[in-house]
Amino acid sequence: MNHKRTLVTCALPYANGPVHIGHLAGAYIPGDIYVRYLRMRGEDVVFICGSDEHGVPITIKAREQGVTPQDIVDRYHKVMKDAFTGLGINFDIYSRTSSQVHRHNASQFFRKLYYQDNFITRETEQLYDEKAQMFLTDRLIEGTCPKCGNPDAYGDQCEKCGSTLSPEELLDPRSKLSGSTPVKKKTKHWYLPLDRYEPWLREWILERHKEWKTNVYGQCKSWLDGGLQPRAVTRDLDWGVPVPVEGAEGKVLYVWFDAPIGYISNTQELLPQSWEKWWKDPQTRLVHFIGKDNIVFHCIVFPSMLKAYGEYVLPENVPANEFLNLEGDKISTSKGWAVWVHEYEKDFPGQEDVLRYVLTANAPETKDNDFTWKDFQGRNNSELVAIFGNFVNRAVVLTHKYFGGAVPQNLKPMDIDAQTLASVKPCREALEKYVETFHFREALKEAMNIARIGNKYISDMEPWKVAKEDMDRCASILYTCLQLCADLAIAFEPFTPFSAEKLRGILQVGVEAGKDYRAGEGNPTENFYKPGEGKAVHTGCPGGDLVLNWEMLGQAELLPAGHMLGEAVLLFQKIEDSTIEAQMARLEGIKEARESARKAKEAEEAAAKIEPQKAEVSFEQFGAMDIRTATVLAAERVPKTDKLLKLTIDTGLDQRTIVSGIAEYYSPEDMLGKQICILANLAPRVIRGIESRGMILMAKQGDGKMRFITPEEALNNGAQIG
Ligand code: B3M
Ligand code: ZN
Repeated sequence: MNHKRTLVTCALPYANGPVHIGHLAGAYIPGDIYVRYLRMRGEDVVFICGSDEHGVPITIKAREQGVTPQDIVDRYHKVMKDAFTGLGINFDIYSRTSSQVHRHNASQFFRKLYYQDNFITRETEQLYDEKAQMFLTDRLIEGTCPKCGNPDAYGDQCEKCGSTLSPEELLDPRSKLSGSTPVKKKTKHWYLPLDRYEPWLREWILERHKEWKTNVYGQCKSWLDGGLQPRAVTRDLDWGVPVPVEGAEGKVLYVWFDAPIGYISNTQELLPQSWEKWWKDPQTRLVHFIGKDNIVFHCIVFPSMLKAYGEYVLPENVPANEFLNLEGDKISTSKGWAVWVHEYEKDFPGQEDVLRYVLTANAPETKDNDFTWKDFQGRNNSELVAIFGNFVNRAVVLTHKYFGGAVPQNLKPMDIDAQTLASVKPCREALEKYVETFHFREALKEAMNIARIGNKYISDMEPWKVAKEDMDRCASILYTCLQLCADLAIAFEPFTPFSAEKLRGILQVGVEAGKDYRAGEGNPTENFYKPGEGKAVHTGCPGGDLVLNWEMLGQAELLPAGHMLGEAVLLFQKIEDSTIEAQMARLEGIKEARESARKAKEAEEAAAKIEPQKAEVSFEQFGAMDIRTATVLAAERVPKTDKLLKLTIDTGLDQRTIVSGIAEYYSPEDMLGKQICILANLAPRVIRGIESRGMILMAKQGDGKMRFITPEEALNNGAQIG
């Protein structure tokens, strides 16, 4: 290892909605596993995250809800922060890009590049809302899609036909802010000329970082092969960090310029004295955990900014995951199609590790993957409960039963015992290799293999039977089992930290889980971790004296004979069908609500549809039609039909029968006594055996809905219409 410390970051989530399982699987759980692992190995690590509180979507959400952007970010910052903590994702700091430290840093960063001539400026014409006095970003412009005619297409895409659009292409564009028609106005912006960094990026990524995950490397390569363009780093907006140079009034830094600087700001907030060594000493290894939509910003844009700035280390790796789907559909915050972490924590208290386990076992590491509640239940019941939990429980319960809860002496060892314990070593080696190359699902399989080894061993050895004849042999079997339990308490710490801690309580041991990164920090602030929060140097050491560490994993003896165990509690609980059904029903409800909203919208659109005008008729042709008022005297359904009513009407001239297809809209009682208009001289027709003489005049709209026509004031029957 040619580094001294590792700085791990997770993407700063936008503070405009709660965290869902897609976020967790993409960046946060892998980041947390990695940090916990490095800490177990005694490395110096800090783990940085926080809310990304700028950007247009936040301003749109605020406007929709009639609150300020600050209200929005305050609300979600807290929800997100608590959700992460609840799942044991223990950032050393979870700060926010609206902090003073960050505003100052982002400004200073921009100013340095500005004075170093790292930017170019460009004047372009952009759409402007004169009423609201604001430039409009793509999402603030709506209009008719030129491809499909959808009247509510956005400035950047049409959701109906899926076309990518630019605001200029929209027919009759209108501003979402004021509804007025936008005009073109000139505006000046600062651009980072990425093309200047292209040769360097090619060499740095494509030559020197061939070890990056293939999905990340591949995306970088295709960006670089496509040729890089200057990218605007400022925006006309009133929410963000103001552009700190003259001539930039009313402009803020583009959110993707300021947000990654947030990693630096948050480190500085955490470690005001020693932050620089984490960002400037070449012996720091910087690792960004992100989702795939953030790859270009972390691999191309931010490194170019850092390179231009000139003092900072560059990312050593950017392990991005692909997307997680939910029950076969894309997760969507706006459509409500998600499992929210704060809701999960409410619905499954004490089962945080199950979600961590399932999202790791099923992580979208190299391709998009699907989360299903059935799989969640299956993995819990048949892996965590039936293998890991079951093994530990049998070993501990039998030790209490036969040996009073003390680790028995290895009185009658056999080869199989040593072989079994030795088989942990290759699991450990593979686990290490996988974590270090960011293959967490494979790493988790190796940890689970240790539990499988234990479960198979105890089932094959049957200590409960052996106890009847040979207590010495039974002692050796349980001794071996308990060593494996201790192995599990180490190996699972990165993946399922709550259960690992529970297991250590059962085994009455502690664990060494990290170095104090504050060493060298002169002036600790309240941001530092406090022992006992799960990031401590030793976590949970109820036994007082026995402390496990990573180096012990796979060794022959972790728990000496005579060591007293704690109470046997279950590590995992079975998840019942009814629990899963409730979750599926919730999702089903969301689907149904969406479907009925879609249908309502479709019906509304159909209703609004206007038929084109018919071919011209002459005055004489119109005059030939005898239209007059009449009153319904009797009405009944035509038997065995859904649509037809048989009406007896008084036309002023006579009483006659008309059969009319209006039963879908009117019951016989509705029609009784109503004055209507009829075409009296329509040639008679026999319908269902009934002679119909004339036709009732109905108005019919696009969706088929019909209403009869009635004079504005009651008239005599037989009054002529024309
Ligand atoms: N807020 C995008 C996201 O949440 C963005 C990440 C910033 S990381 C510096 O996916
Ligand atoms: Zn369209």
